[in-house]
Amino acid sequence: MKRDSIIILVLLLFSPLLTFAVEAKPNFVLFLADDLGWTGLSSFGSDLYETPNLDRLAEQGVKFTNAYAACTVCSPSRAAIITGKYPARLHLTDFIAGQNRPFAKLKIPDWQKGLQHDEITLAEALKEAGYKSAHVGKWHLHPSGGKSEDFDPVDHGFDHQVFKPVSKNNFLTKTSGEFSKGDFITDYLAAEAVKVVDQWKDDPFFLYFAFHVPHTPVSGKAELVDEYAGKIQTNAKHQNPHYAAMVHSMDEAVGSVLGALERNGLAENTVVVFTSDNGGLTQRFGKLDGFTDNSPLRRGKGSAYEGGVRVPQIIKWPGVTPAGTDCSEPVIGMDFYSTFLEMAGVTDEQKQVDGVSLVPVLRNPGAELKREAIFWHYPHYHAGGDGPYSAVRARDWRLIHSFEEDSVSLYNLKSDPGEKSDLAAENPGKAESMFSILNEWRSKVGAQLPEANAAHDLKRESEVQRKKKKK
Ligand SMILES: [Ca+2]
Repeated sequence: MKRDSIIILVLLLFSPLLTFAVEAKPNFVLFLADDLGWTGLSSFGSDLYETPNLDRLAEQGVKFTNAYAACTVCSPSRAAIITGKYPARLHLTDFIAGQNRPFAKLKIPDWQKGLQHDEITLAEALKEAGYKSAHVGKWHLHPSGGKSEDFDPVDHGFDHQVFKPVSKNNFLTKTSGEFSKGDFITDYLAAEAVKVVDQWKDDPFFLYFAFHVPHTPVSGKAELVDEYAGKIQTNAKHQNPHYAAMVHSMDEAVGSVLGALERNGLAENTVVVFTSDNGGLTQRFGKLDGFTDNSPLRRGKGSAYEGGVRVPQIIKWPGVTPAGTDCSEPVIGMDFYSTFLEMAGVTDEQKQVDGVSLVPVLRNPGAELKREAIFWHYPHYHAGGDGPYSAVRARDWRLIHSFEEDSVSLYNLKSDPGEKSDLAAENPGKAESMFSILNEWRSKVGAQLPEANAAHDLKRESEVQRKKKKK
């Protein structure tokens, strides 16, 4: 027999195995940080926080340098991830329960609190393909803002859920399972996530691990706080040892789950994603809070600027993503939905989603996605001191529409990532075309707009703000 014939024979003999290998459904592990800004990992530019597990993940996968959360605050970003739809389309546009600003200049729309049951969540869609799903950590999609009947992850297609136990300043206040009073919540949740991997190793699964860190209260484990206090450099952008300790604990938790995947022989068949639900919190009531810094980006959580929505993002799809590559294509939270479904082989054309599958850029990080622009819509006031806005990014350009002034600002992110120079006046043509794309999108998704507030009262509004500050 000739050599070529032998090779063909061998290939034919093993082809059922090859087919199986190709068709084996990957597991999904999605890590979602809470309020971690764009420069919040060492591999994304922190000069204090150490994140060796996530940095290793970045070396093994694709680092997205223009990744965005779907909103500048928690709940809408989470709703977008889990439904694949823009928060504006869901009318779920603020953190639940949101801000009450009865005397502000604009009246905020009557928005949707809570994830509605007619939405097909990622867990429900994956169930059709034989997946089991677990939610560990922060959900933030209950109508009341806290726990409530019928709106838990298990009421939205998840098979298993673990919430944070009773805690104060991120430390348990009583015994919970094998953890005791004084233990750190992230360690508890990591142990619960590891249990999911150990118990579900034989089925395709989706593990959604949503951290409570580094959200406020900014309070880390004492030994880590001491360690980081000694590492802060003069003039470094990151100066808060508690925040650093929280990021460190988050990274350790990621390491525990990745270790469990390795130990169970699942690492080569598990897609691992890490990202954040919004930018780092940098100010409260208009004043810097000293928690973190998203520079070179402008501002942070709650604001219209890049610091509010640009987040670190890493995706490792074993055997597909080229190790240690960067992808500069703009991507946004809703994209995970279509991405996971494509990877799992679910093709339900009926699902109306706003995200696109990232599979093309995971195969080739230099590729471009077929998408004209991405959008944000936050018709709300935020405690940081920011007002209602919408924004659009198309390639290098970003336009912000501020509702209070009904004015637009235009930035070129390539030459000006910090959004320092408003080019709207010198480039009216670009501003006009971007504004028209934004308007078209708002009407397409049925975005709710703020209106003039008949009860607007500057004095009473300041009084409300002053009371909130005191609390
Ligand atoms: Ca958040």
